[in-house]
Amino acid sequence: KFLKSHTVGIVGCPFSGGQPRAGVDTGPLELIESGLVQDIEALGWKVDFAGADTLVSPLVADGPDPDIGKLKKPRLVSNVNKQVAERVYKHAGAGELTVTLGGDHSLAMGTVSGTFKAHPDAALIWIDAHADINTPLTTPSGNLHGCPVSFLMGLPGTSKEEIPEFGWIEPVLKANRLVYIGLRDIDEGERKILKENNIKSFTMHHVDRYGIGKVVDMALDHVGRDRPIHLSFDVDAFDPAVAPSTGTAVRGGLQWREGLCAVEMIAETGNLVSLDIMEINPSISSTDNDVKQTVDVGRALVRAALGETLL
Ligand code: HAR
Ligand code: MN
Ligand code: MN
Ligand code: MN
Repeated sequence: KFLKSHTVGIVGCPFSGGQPRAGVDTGPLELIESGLVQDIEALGWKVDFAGADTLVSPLVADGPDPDIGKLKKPRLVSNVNKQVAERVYKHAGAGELTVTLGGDHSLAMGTVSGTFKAHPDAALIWIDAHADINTPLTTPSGNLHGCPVSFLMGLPGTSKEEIPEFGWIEPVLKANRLVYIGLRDIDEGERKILKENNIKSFTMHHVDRYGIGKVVDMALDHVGRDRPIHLSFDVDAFDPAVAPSTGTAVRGGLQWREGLCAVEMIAETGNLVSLDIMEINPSISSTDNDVKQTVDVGRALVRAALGETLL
């Protein structure tokens, strides 16, 4: 409906600067090397991907980058995301379905900006253990992967006047176009923001109570079933037994089929225009199988998003 060609544009983002743990920057290459491109082609899509050596690059600061208030590596995160936004817009503006491989979740500043520039009426579905809606004023950690949504909404503390370093980010996201699924680790300041802005949030309590199918139906009803969808999927939404290789695992998460069912239902609408797979960290593992399992679930999410069904 909203795509002009049956083409997937892949944006690889080997970036870890939005959080403290090394290794999440190797997530994209690990996904590519696992056979993701072949998976996508096998589902009948064309792939627009220049190759792993052109993943959005050199993710180092080009000067000193002191904290701004509590925010860590603010200029680096901003500059990388500006590049990411341009890459995503290039694909989305050409009518491709964009798949962004992270990298930490601060990258959603760029991906959502790029998608919404091409599709201003889009909705954002955020599947995550965390709300990632801290502002520069509320963040307890200063890690920007906990903050992207506040910048996209233009919440207090994120304006050009208050923090010109992020002035390129337009507040494209309205509260009623955002819905969360899978939440279970929310900071006090975030809880207040979610309530004050009336942001629809399906926590793990709702998943347990209603089942994932009903939750996704309610989420789609809330944002509207006839607009483009950007799905930002943080693999820590899964239970740590399903996706162990991630930086901030929280127990009590989605089971394998629950996560995939959610994505299958979103794909079924035919409205998906952009997908993020974030926070796979191949450096975090306690058994030999942890990384493979986490990469496998990431690949399975992409296939489900592109129309793979069980039958
Ligand atoms: N809410 C915490 C903070 O702001 C931790 C959230 C970041 N963890 C994530 N994001 N993986 O989804 O620091
Ligand atoms: Mn490898
Ligand atoms: Mn996240
Ligand atoms: Mn998370």
